[in-house]
This record gives sequence, structure tokens and C-alpha cells, in this order.
Amino acid sequence: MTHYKSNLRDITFDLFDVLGRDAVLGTGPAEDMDRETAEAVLSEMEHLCATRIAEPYAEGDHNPPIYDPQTRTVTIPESTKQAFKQYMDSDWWRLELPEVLGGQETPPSLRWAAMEQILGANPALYMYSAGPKFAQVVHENGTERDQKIAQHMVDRQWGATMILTEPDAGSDVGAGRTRALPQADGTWHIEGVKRFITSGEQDMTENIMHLVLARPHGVEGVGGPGTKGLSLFLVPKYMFDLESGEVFTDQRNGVYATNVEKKMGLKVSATCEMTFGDGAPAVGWLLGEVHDGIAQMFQVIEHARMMVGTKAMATLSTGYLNALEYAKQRVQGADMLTPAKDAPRVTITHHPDVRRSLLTQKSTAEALRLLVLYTASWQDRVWQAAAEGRTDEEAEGVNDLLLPIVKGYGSERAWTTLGTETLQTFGGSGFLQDYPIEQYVRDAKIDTLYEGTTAIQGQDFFFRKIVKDQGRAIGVVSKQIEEFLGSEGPLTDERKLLGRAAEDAALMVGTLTQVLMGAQQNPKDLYKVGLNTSRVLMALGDLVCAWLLIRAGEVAQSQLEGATGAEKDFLAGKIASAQWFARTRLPQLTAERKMLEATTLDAMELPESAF
Ligand code: ST9
Ligand code: FAD
Repeated sequence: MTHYKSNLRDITFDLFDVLGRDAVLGTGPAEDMDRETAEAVLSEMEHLCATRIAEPYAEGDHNPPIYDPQTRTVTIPESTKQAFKQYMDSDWWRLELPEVLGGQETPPSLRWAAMEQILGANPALYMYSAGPKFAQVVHENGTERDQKIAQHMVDRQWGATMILTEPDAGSDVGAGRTRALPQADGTWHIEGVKRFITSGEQDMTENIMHLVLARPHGVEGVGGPGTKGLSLFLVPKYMFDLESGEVFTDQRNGVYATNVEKKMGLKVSATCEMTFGDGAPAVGWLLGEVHDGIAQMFQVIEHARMMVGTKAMATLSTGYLNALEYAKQRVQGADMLTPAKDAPRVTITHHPDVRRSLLTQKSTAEALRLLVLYTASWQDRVWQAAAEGRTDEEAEGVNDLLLPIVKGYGSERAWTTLGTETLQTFGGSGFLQDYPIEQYVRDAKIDTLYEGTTAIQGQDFFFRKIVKDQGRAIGVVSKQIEEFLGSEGPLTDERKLLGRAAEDAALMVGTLTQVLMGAQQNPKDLYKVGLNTSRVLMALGDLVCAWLLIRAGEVAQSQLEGATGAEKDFLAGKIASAQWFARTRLPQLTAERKMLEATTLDAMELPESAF
């Protein structure tokens, strides 16, 4: 038994019964894959993740990677190394790759359903194993040279990193000062210090390809201020033969880990300070030979933001299932209805407040899974279109709209639920290392921080995904919700709550858009928008999640007749999740709307010294 508890029944119910993902199987790019194969993939992945992948989870936390400042190397704990090897040997990572790079064409919805399991079992392993996936961005944006590099990254299973952050450039990536100096042979020398780099150094792969944002120096017309002046460079740890990929271990490139951070959680993931060009040149190639770094890097970031939201959901899901198991065994107190001092003691699942907490955990985990898979089903359309040589702008737009909800809303809801409800179910035992929850809480906190903090997700959501998009994508999702509300369904009370909440959400977006327009006359009103972007992100996250859960609850209702045993319980649980989430979350949108409408500039006018 490992810490990881998967929820395969819920995954397949969402994929096939609610979101109809059978439709993308056995046809187009997935013509070789039918539902049976897809279910077999998920079940194999579940087995691997619940055993070998999950086994070293706590060990990696207790004995994190060791940094040697003399050699500037990082030693990963042996048990993590073995699990990493097992995962790479399993070839499941090929599900995420296109055929041209040796992958197995798989619809994104099925990919994320599979990856949920490694992200719940041992998320750092997913990050260490992402080198081949990074190769896809190198391949898609690259010259012939870069495409050869991409193939080596896959064939030789190199590690890879995304390198943006600097001490003075975190959320504000455009403040980065790392320089790139052009060389006569067409390469570039990178100079500077980056920090907080995931997987920056490790001893599990023969090479690491760093994808680095740096500012070209001394070249006419490029390298200006801000994000648009950044270019993306491929900087290997070791130099290698371009044709064969053979690594020259005696030709160490001048990029070194100069520190490894000591962290609150996710400790087995080495978070490195990386120094470029101190002593020896750090040689790199300009990706695609075009100066379009921030747009290229955002192709990685979009995937990584989806990954973070999936990790957050997966952790809450396994956390809830652990808490449920504990609650079913822990005997404490008597039933409220039998107050006699000698009344029989009951398991804590008999207490209303524990039930409140368990339903909050269950419905939130299930809502976030639906959110991830619903978003991935828009990615299915993007993927299908690409296979046919088309672009599907509507699907791209809706995916873009949903990403900050998956990442920002998802990580906030998952972490607060884990910390305030899941751990609490264990009482004092939750605070101990005897159960995985305290590690889950520490490991999941990072999800609200990296890949853009929640504040950044809120701004991205409102300014870029709603206003800059001129409401197109949000219009598509709103229309789907309206159509649902216009149809008949058995969860009538929840549908009413959804209708009211949809009005509140529309008013919130409308009011904020008006305030934004008004800011052209009263510039300070822009602060009122800034005071509310996180609120709108969270409110719309609740709305979309409630809608998806009610849809799922109604599907469950339609399957209930004739169901027996565990299947009947599962379906009843789905209906209960929908009802609980709708009844406890949706009424809060009215209060959120009122708070948004009542926003003043007081917070901005308060002198800093008064805080
Ligand atoms: C990090 C890593 O935290 C943590 C975990 C690592 C795990 C790694 C392994 C797993 C991942 C595996 C991935 C594999 C690869 C997958 C490939 C799949 C094929 N969407 O608004 P503007 C662009 S890393 C798209 O003016 P500012 C766009 O080009 C550190 N593009 O921004 C735009 O131009 P235009 C993470 C976007 O004011 C341009 O940027 N750090 C988007 O200059 C400028 O836009 C962060 O995330 C978007 N949503 O800069 C930083 N937004 O408008 C957070 C912008 O012409 N900070 N672009 O299209 C931000 O995001 C800031 O808002 C900012 C602001 C930097 C963008
Ligand atoms: P800051 O930007 O200083 O933010 C501090 C606070 O101010 C936050 O609450 C933030 O929301 C708020 N804030 C900042 N600016 C604004 C604004 N304009 N409006 C409203 N609020 C704002 N980076 C990489 O490049 N590659 C990696 O692999 C990587 N991995 C990481 C792994 C870990 C474990 C950690 C901790 C970080 C990692 N990062 C990585 C960096 C990560 O992406 C940044 O920490 C994150 O983007 C936030 O930047 P910051 O820490 O400098 O915080």
C-alpha cells in the first residue's frame, strides 16, 4: 500500500459518460485507439503510479536531493532515481508526444487523465520526466538543427528546464537582465543568474537541455526592454554531436547550479539557482533563429499551467480518499441523537460536521477533475484540427480562457481545501508524518505560486482572456451554460442556483468591464479592476465547476435506475457532489458580486505606513 489513492472510476465517468470523449477515439489522429485501449492505458498507469511511482514519495521528502558546492552537482535520492527509471522505461510519457517525435498520438483529454495519476502519486517525477515533452516545443519552433536536437532530447531521454525567473524578475519576467551575446560561429554566449529553476541539475539523465530566456545584446533591432525583448536559447549542460546526439562528457558547458533551495515542500524536486557564463562561456543556440522568446516560452508555460492545475486536483483527490478511509475507521464520540454518556461510540463519519467537510472535499476534488478534463476536451479539438492541417480558433480561445481557471482557481481551491478540511479530518494525526496529508499540504502550496501566482492568473483571465479577446471565448462558454439552463433536467433546485449564479457572474464581468472603460476618464479606477480580478477568477471558477458537476449529477441520475452495489453508491455520490457544491458555493456569488460593486479606492488611498 502506498500513499496514493487514485479515482479511476471517477476519471472514466467524466471522460466517457459526461464529456463523451469516446467521440475522439477510433477516428482521426486517434484511429488506432478505441475505448477499451484507452481504459487499459488508464488502468496500467494507475497500477504503475500507485506502486513504483508512489513508493519513494515520502523518502524523497525526508531525504531531499543533496547539493555539492565543490562540484556544483546534485545527487537525487536513490529510490527516486529508480522510480524515475521505471517511469521512463515504461514509455507512458510517449502518450504526450506526437508521432513525429516517436510518440503515441493520444487525445489530450486521455493524456491528462493518465497524467493526473503520476501528478498525484509523485509530481516531481513528472517534472523530471518532461524533457521529451519540452522537445516538442523545440521541434515545433525550430530550424532543421533544432529539430535534430529535439529528436536527441526524446531518443536519449534528456532532462529539460524552463528558465525565466531571476532574483529581480519573478512575476515581472520582462525585468530579466540575463544577456545573450552573439558569436561569430552563430552561437550565443549567455551571461547572468537565474533562480528557482525546477530540475536545473540532477544526476538521472545523461544531459539537460535548458530553455533559457535572455536578452540579446549588441544586435540592431532586438533585445529591447520588457518581455518582447527576450529571446529563447537552447543551452545544454554538456555539448554533444549534433548528428548522433552523442554527449561529450569532457565538454561541460558553462551553465552550473550554484545553489539548491531548501523548501517547505516538493523537496525531491531540485529547485536550483543557475549561473551562466561564470568562468566558462555558456553556449546556446537561438531557438528557430527568430527573436520571439516570450511567445515561444508561453507554449511551454501553457502546458505547465495545465500541469499545475492537474497536480493540485490530483493531490486533493488522493488527500480526500485518504481522509475518507481514516474517517471510516476513526471512532470518536457518540451520534448527536444519542447524547447519553454511555451511548455507543461511532466512527467520525456519523458526525454532521465531518460529513460537511467530507462532502466539501469530495465535491471540490470531483469539480476540479471535471474542470481539467473539460478544458482538455477543448484541447482535443485543437489537436484534431492540427492533425488535419487546420487551426480551430474557437477551441484555442476557450482553452486559453480556461487555463487560468484550471491553474489559478484550481490550485487555490485545492490547497485551501487540503489545508482546512482534509488535514482537519485526521484531527491531531493529520499534523504528523504518519499520514501523507501534512506532506500533501506542503507539496501543494507551490501550486498557487509557480507558473504565475494567483494574482497573475486573475489578471491574465480578465485583461487578456476576456477583455483582449473581446469576450469571444467567454461568450462560447456562457452560451453552453445558457443552453444547459434552457434544457430540462432532474436537478431542478441546483439548476435554479446555477441560473442565479450565472447572472451574478455576468454582472461581475460586465461591471468590471465598465469600470475599465471608465478608467480612460478616471485612470485611478483601474485600481478598482485590480482589486477584483482574483475575485472574478474565483467566482467564474465556481460557476463553471458547478455547471460541470450538475451535468455530471444529472448523467448519474439517468444511470441510477437498475444500478446496484458499488455502482449505485458511486452514482448517488455523484449526485450528492453536485447538490453540495451548488448549494454551498453558488449562493456566495451574489455576495461576491455585491462586494465587487461596492469596491472603493480606500485600500489604495491608505498610506503604506497605516498597514
Ligand atoms: C515556473 C516553472 O514557474 C514551475 C514548474 C516547472 C515544471 C517544469 C516541467 C513541467 C512542464 C512541462 C512542459 C513541457 C512543454 C510542453 C509543450 C507542449 C507543446 N498565453 O501581457 P503582456 C505572451 S516557470 C500566451 O504584455 P508583460 C504573449 O506572447 C516561471 N501568451 O506581458 C504576449 O504578447 P502578445 C513562470 C502569453 O506585461 C507577451 O507574452 N513564470 C500569455 O510583458 C507579452 O504579454 C510565470 O509564469 C498567455 N496567457 O509580462 C510568470 N500572457 O500580447 C508570470 C502573455 O503580443 N507572469 N503572453 O500576444 C506573467 O505571466 C506576466 O503576466 C507576464 C507579464 C510576464 C506575461
Ligand atoms: P513576486 O513576483 O515577487 O511576487 C510576490 C507577490 O506579489 C505575489 O503574491 C504576487 O502575486 C504579487 N505580485 C507581483 N506582481 C504583481 C502584480 N503586477 N500585480 C499583483 N500582484 C503582484 N521559475 C522558472 O523560471 N523556472 C522554474 O522551473 C521555476 N520553478 C520554480 C519552483 C519553485 C519551487 C519555486 C518556488 C519557484 C519556481 N519558479 C520557476 C519561479 C516562479 O515562477 C516564481 O516564484 C513566480 O513566478 C513568482 O515570482 P516571485 O517569486 O519573484 O514573486
